Amino acid sequence: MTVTIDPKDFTRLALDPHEDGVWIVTLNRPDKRNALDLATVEELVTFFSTAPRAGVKAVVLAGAGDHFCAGLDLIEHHDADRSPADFMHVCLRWHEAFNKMEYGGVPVIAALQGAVVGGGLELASSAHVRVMDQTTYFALPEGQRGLFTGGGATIRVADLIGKARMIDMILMGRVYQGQEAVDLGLAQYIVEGSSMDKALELARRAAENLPLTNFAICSAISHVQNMSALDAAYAESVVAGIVNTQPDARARLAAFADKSAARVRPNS
Ligand code: 1HE
Repeated sequence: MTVTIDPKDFTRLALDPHEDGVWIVTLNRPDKRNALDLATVEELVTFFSTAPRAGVKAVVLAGAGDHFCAGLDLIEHHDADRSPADFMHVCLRWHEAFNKMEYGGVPVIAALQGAVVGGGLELASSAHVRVMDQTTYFALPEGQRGLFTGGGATIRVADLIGKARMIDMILMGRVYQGQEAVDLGLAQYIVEGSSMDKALELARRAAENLPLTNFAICSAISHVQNMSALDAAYAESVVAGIVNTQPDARARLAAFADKSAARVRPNS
């Protein structure tokens, strides 16, 4: 059932597959600050629908230029003068892309710089891990633009920072940056240097896990959050039944038993 992904089929995204199974996926319209037009969203749908079956072990999601992503392509939206139904369908395609990311089972590490705003924050919050640098800032400018979020911020941003903070962010146009953004949960890592270097390091580390284990981590945890506690416990048991008995794990368990495997130690 293996499928292939040909980077040449993509124009909005630059795809850079590495031999270790890590793919760097870059939003590639820096002149438009990587604003999300329809074509970009369709390429995200295609890539993230296919990646889990194409041997992609982990993804670094990045934006070309000084800014990660400026959100919805406001010019395209203005020019299209969409009907409510038209824009509902636009949003449903965003959800298709972002759900494939969050629930696809392949670790996605976002390398963030500059603006991560509006739909750009919705995209980043669909990644499993976010790395920011000293230039990164987060905002939801929709409130000031006469708009509302349509790419999942009410779900994922509220989940990351809580409902009250999200409401304040969009109502007031509040910007978060630096260590405060990490403390609130908008990113898990902040670096002095390049967020790409750190994201790549993390993606490579994640790619060393067994694919089925990563599938559970990057799919089951999100699904379980949507369930009642009773159903969640059941689903977790079923997933653990499959993952924790996978033949590929036997060598790792044997290494623990014969004491050759690394032990868990505090950071030095
Ligand atoms: C764009 C967009 C865009 C830039 N759509 N074209 N998002 C926003 O409200 C963010 C809007 N953008 C900005 O605030 C700024 O552009 C940035 C802070 C991201 C970058 O500033 P700067 O000074 O580097 O760039 P710039 O001069 O503002 O823009 C450079 C070009 O990018 C310019 O195009 P040009 O052809 O005139 O050179 C801009 O028009 C273009 N550009 N941002 C289209 N967003 C599913 S609902 C989701 C709801 C939302 O996401 S609302 C969008 C919120």
